[in-house]
Amino acid sequence: MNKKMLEQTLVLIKPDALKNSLTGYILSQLSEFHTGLRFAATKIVHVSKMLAEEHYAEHKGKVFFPSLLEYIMGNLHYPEQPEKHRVIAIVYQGPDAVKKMRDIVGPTNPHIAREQKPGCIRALGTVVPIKDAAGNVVGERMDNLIHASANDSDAEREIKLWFKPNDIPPFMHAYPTEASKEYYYMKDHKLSMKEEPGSLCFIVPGETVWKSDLETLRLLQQGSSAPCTLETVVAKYFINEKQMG
Ligand code: 3AN
Repeated sequence: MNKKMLEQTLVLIKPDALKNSLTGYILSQLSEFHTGLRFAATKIVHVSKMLAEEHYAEHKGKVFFPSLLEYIMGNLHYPEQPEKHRVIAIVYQGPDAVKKMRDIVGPTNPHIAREQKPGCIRALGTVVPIKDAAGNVVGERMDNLIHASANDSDAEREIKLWFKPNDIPPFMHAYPTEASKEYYYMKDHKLSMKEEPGSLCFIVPGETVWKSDLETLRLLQQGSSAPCTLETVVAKYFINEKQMG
């Protein structure tokens, strides 16, 4: 398959869409009939703080960041029902996947979406004020129902953050993979190559992993600076693990 056919993008159907029973509507809007794109992978994810922080890393430090994490983790739409804290993560594949999904999804801010692109999915979202402890409005949160990768490099980063290679059928792989020759463990947010009490194994020998993840792990193991953090690599291995919260 040529590179264009393999183009992929990550879509997240967020907790507000699930709460409002918009899943069927959204999937229908994104279907192959409407977009020409195909499913490459899908999973139901209980979003851990680690995954939320990594996904939205570019917004760290902004006034809306804590609220954004609470939102994607499901704490805002289901405060009393942790069993409903989940998003649907989907990889779509096909020519112009990134652009096609961004077009249907629409602008980030639902108010702007309604003005500029009525009919897009985010036109159905809401904007919620963020208040400080004294009740003053300090910013706003955009409950915009759906995420779609903004460009090719974000798509690659995000797909590798949410999905392991074996979550995707082999003929649909868009990024290089490699078989690990080592065991990799994490303990107290530190990488380790051997098992210790309290350490969690996340890769075993023979396992197919993203080549770029292995390169990162090798650099971290040597104590060198790496293109991303340990959490960026491990978050997907602990998806839906009870101990990750
Ligand atoms: P998009 O989701 O359209 O790609 P990003 O990547 O800039 O937009 O932002 C990710 C998420 O962060 C948005 N979906 C939105 O929920 C939130 N966000 C972005 N910018 C703002 C902002 N200025 N105020 C409040 N929330 C924002």
